[in-house]
Amino acid sequence: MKITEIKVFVCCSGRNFVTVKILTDKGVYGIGDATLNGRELAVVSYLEEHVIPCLIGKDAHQIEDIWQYLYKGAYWQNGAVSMAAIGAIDTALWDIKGKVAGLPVYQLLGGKSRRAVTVYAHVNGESIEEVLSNLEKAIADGYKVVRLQCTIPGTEGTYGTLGDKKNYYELQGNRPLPPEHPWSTTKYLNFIPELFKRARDTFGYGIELCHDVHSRLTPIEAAQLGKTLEPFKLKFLEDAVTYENPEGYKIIRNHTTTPMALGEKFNTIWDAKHLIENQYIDFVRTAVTHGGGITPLKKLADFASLYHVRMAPHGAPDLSPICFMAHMHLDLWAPNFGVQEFIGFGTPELNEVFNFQAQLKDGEIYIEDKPGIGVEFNEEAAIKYPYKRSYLPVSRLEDGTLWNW
Ligand code: GCO
Ligand code: MG
Repeated sequence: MKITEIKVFVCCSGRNFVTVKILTDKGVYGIGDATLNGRELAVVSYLEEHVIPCLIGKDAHQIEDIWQYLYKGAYWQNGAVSMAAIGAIDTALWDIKGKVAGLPVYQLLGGKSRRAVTVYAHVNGESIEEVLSNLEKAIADGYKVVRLQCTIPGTEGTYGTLGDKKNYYELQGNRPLPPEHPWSTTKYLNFIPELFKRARDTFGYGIELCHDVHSRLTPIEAAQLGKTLEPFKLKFLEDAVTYENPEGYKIIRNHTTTPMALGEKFNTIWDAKHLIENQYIDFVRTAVTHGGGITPLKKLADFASLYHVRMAPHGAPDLSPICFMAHMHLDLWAPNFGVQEFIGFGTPELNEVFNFQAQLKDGEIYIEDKPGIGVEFNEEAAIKYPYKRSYLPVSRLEDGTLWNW
């Protein structure tokens, strides 16, 4: 089954998405997500100039060989741009294989290990009161796990909440230049424990809670936070410290039993290896889109399982529904699945471009048994929403120093 053509679409159906479609001489096609938020067109160019010409005429069934060819064959292995490109090709090839076999991708991975996928919802607010009222709604909606983010007084606009779009922790498709947000570690560390104390005092310990630090602390600050939060029994603290120097997590581990999640920015299993084999983290958050596709994510899951590390894939709104559905298949299969990040099923314009069927019931997602990944991409609808340049924000300390956003 030969690859005859590969098309790349960029559309802004609410926010920018890069979609790859692989066509074959048997009339079967597959789709993949190549979205790299804020750097979308770099991936398009990488695909069009450097990947697609090499794949025309290749056998679409040779998923592993094509992956190795694109990874090792480039000589310049890994990096966010190239791994997003490889990830989309790989996902599209799994989609094709599933369609040819007449099976959902989770069956090709080894079948279901559970009835459905437990997700964590986003609960945000501009004040603790607002977070608690949104938490009450999330509990009433049946969620078993939620992530709490609250505006830190004096650092308005920072990650996790936004004044004008309270249900979205990130603005969409309308930042032609990066906005700048203030950050104060002192204000943050003084505030966050109170949020979790109030949540536990009000709702008890029946609901599982997480929090995303978004890489803004040093290891010892993160250790301090983890220790302070211990009485509130978090499921995990995410991205406590930026991942480049994994030994930072050793410092955290030496001081606190609060579980750690990391990995939404990992591009390969190598980014995770040291952290996992030293058991510095508890959940690995790598996405199909940024981690090079389904092929390496299956390897990552199996490797992580040797060290009691569970999968908690990234599920932010900048990952397209193709990535979301690819995660559903991995999550259903992975014996060491932990929890899936979930931001809802999206807006009408998003669903017009990406059509998929999934049902949320009591905090768990059920998918239909469609062959392949289970997403239909509407090319005509995509053309209606042209690309708009849009950046992620940047953070600065109160004295103007650039910080991790
Ligand atoms: C998350 C992530 C996102 C990222 C976003 C960047 O936990 O969902 O941290 O919110 O900021 O994916 O593009
Ligand atoms: Mg995160």
